Amino acid sequence: MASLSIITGLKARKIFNSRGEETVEVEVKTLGGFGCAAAPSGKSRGKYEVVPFPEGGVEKAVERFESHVKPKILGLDADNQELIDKTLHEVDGTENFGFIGGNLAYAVSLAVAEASASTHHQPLFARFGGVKRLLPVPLGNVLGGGKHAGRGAPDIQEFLVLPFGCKSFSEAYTANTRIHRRLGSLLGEKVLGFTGGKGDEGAWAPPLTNEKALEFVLKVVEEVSGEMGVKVGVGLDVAASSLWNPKKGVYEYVGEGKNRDKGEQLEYILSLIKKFKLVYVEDPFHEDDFESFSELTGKVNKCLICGDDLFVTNREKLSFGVKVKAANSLIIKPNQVGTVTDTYKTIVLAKSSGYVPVMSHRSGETTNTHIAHLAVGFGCPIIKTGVVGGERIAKLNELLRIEETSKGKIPFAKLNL
Ligand code: 2PG
Ligand code: MG
Repeated sequence: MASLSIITGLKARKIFNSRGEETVEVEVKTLGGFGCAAAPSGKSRGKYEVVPFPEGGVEKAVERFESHVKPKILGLDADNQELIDKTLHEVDGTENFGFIGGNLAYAVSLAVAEASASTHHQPLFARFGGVKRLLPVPLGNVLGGGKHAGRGAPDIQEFLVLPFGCKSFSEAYTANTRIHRRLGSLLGEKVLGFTGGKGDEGAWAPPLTNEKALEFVLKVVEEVSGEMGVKVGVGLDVAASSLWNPKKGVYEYVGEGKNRDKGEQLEYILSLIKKFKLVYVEDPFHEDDFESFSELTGKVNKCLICGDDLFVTNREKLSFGVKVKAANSLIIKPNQVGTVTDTYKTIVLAKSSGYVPVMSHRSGETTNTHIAHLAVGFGCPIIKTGVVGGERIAKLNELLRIEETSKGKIPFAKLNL
């Protein structure tokens, strides 16, 4: 009898993401199961990420799916994720998924994983093995600016909260929602011109400088963590590649009317870490400046220095970073590399090198919950996926379900901060 996990049907279609942009969704049928996955999209994208869509956009990707991908994937075994992902690379034939698009590769790869899980009546996270499972600590975006918000919002892209001293995922998620809500009320009271606007990821987008924003966030974090009796730290995603002007060799803080060169940027970040007791700083420098990442990492204690655009979830990039001791943490965005297998390999290297992998959403999302399962299955101690908004809470609420159904068998991650 044929194996129930043999792929018998595939379909791709155009759908829309949380920003109203076009993206691709793929369905996979096996003899005994079904999977469906759609790709998220970044706005502050790293230049070394794989190409999201071929020239011609989603329509071209769907066309190439029909002509090139579908015929090669049909008949394969959905349980053999490595072969599926290898086939996607072979069909594409480029270094960076330039022919079929990384987002199509992502959707196929995840839909196959889901179809395999469904065939075996398992939750998706159970398909991802090889590392110890964990329930991640939610890193929540509560205030934002940069490319994710309109003019007048801070230059820094994300002001984040990390409830690292909680007993459970549900307690940590509760802390983040309380902070987000309380912060909204405080900004409404104190900031003239703030009309309750939010950026792409549901974070408040008030007209404030970076430091003023940090003062508000820290105040609310201290209040809520005191009331709940839990430890919560503040973090940033500077998304410095978006601020970097390579011609002038400076980071341009347009809102503040200030430019900072490489050395000034390092001093500025160090001063923010000290003043606001930051526990997490993502992309404090642009994507080619491994040197500054190394210098900063060597100077901090108990603060995660996280590379997003720096590593783009790419194993080779991370391997270089490990060699030069750049950062101690990295963002994992599966669509930066395209497949589950590539993602897994990068996470394994991160873990064996003492880097903290942070599973992450993109600013343009769908209501898919795959990254919640990837975080648990691949044992990522942190997940960055916003605090509010349907496409964000889809992942967070899925983690509540996983926490409940796992009945204490999957430990909640501990962070040494
Ligand atoms: C980031 C992400 C997600 P984008 O920079 O970390 O928060 O943004 O998806 O736009 O790259
Ligand atoms: Mg980032």
